[in-house]
Amino acid sequence: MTPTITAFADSPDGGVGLARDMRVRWALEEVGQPYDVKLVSFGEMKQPAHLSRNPFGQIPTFEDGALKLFESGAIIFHIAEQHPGLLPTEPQARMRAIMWMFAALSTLEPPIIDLEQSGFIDRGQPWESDARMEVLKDRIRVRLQQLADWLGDSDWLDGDFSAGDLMMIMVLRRLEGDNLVEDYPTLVAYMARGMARPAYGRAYDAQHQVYLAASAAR
Ligand code: GTB
Repeated sequence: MTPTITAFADSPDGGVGLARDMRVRWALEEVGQPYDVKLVSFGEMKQPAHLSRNPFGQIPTFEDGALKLFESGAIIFHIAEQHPGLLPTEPQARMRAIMWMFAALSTLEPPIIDLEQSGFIDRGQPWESDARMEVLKDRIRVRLQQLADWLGDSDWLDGDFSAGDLMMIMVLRRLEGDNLVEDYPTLVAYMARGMARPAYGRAYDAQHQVYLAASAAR
């Protein structure tokens, strides 16, 4: 059966693949699993049909037969469990790759989201200030340095490319435009390696086509 994922009908990211369907598309492309995409508007995301897929009214979701999943981490973990290519078969290496998925989502992504929130949503609010932005950036710099130190001369986080790298690179991409990753050449090269993968290119093009179609219809 062909799984169906959900994505923004008109992504606010301008078609650059920053919405979280991109990471799911990339995982599906890596393992060679074709997929359908159901596009949802912001309004539809809060309606019962979508809330039955994700009670938080967000994308992405994943449906395959009777299985309905939300949370990009759970979806990619499932894809990686179902198909070879994203997790090592050796049990300890497999667990370490899963650990890196968690690290991306629970150690790297939260401070990055805090910065995003401050930069866009909270800008101009009384609790926001340049000083707070700098504190948030410094928190991220600590993590970026630690990640760069871990990577060293390695191509990937632990052996071969894995779902851990996929998730980490997508999380790091969220810093585009913030001039933070650029101070860590190791991470710039790491991201470029991931984004040069053909599967990444196919996923990027697919989500970009959605954006182009939505722009044309506007
Ligand atoms: N923890 C969940 C997961 O990993 O799947 C988070 C899902 C999530 O945040 N989904 C966002 C969403 O549905 C889209 S990706 N938001 C709508 C809502 O909550 O009502 C986050 C996102 C949105 C936009 C940009 N952008 O414009 O650059 C980037 C990322």
